[in-house]
Amino acid sequence: MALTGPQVEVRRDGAELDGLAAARAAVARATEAERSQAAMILAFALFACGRDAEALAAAEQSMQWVSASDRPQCAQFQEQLRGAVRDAVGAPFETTVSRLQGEIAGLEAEVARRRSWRFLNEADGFLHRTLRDLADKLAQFQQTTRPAVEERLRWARRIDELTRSHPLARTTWEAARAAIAAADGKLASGLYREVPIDLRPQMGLVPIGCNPASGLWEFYDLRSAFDPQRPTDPATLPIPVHQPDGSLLMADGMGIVFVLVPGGTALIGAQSTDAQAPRFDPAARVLEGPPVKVQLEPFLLARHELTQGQWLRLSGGERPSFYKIGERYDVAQADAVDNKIGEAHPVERVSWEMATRLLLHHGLDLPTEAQWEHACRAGTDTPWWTGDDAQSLAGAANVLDRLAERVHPQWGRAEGDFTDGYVGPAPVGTFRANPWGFHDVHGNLCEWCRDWASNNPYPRRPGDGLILVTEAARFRIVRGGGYNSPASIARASRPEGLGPEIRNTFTGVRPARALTR
Ligand SMILES: [Ca+2]
Repeated sequence: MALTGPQVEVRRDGAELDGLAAARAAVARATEAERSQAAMILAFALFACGRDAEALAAAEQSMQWVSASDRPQCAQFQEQLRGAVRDAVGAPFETTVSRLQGEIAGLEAEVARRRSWRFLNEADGFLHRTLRDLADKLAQFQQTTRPAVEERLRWARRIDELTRSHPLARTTWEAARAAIAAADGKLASGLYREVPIDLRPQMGLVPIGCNPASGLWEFYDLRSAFDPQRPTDPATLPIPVHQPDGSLLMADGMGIVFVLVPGGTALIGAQSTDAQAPRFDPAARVLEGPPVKVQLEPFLLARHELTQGQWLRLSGGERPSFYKIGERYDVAQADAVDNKIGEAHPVERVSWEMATRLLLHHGLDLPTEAQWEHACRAGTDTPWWTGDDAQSLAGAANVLDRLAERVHPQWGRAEGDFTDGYVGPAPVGTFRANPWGFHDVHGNLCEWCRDWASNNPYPRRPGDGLILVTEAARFRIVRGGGYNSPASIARASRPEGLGPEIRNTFTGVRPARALTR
């Protein structure tokens, strides 16, 4: 059909005779059941070769062989063929030829206008090519780079003032500074005492306040709430407000919420060899131990995985995710929620390289593995911040649950007997937060870390804990497991390695930001 079909969009002009030969062969070899369809194909092939009468006869024959169930479709084909014959007869051959000749004349004139250049020597030719290349690049610079730089400049001119005194902020940097320095356990967690912080205003952030549940202070990233494609006055961007239980309502258009994570000595990793020693986890692999102490400075880490809306706004229009905004998933499952993908779904199908480029562009970065685990554990020592067994993840994580196991048996077996309602990713913040306010550290999406993965013993850098690899490494670390991971893969100490160029539907980003001291 592709060679001879009546619709011009599938036709391959010039292949009509091949099509006719193939169609005749098909009729000769067809079984009784296939014969009517083969005859219809032959009819179209004949028509494509201009043999209208034979084509109509072949179509008639097709109707004699057709089964009762295929008859309506066959009749439709026959009608289509009759229409095509009528149309072909209606457009006289001469008319078509003269139209095509007109098109040829136009194209020849266009070709004649295109200049080719000859030079006396290769040096002039090189100069000409280089200058033309430069002119193209300048034009492109003018069209795309310059407006983008101007937009960044406009933003930069506003952001200093908005950082210091956003009209809609409920608290001030001075209040934040005083509370965090006092770390009295009421206005700010006593955890801030281990590494004291003299907080300066952090460019681009606005204080939200002390999360009443965690005692940790949270800050709002304005740029990720600002849509350069639909620019509004950033002074009118609403600043989120904590509910009494510490939760935040995730509205569409919401920017990144950063938690100020206390510094101190963090214990990273787990071991499965000594049930009496710290961080015993029977599922821990050799790579996860022995647990090591790392000195961490205070840092900022996003409370949620980066959302599709935030990526869209930070990138100026990119939509890299597999799960498309506006589409619905899991609707056929009785025990699934109505998972309509929206801006608050976490961005996935972004590589380490893409994530790093975008984050650095905005003064952000990926967390190190040590920072990630420190925040994920939030002071706990169990395999999951929720406890010792997989069942404790119920209501706290979107993992490979009973529902996902049933829909995708090839993903493996659920651990823990619960259904979280999601087969794919859930909107960020759907599940309850850990003691420091972080959502979805177990499950939903695996999260890229800054570090290379290493199979050899390695030191970690004091300050942020970055793994200092000495050998050539191929994989970056991802943490936390995804919606398709059984609970044991989503454990707090379990690293996975992934090539930095890999994009998949279950790996995303939790932005981090260094504290300006
Ligand atoms: Ca799930």
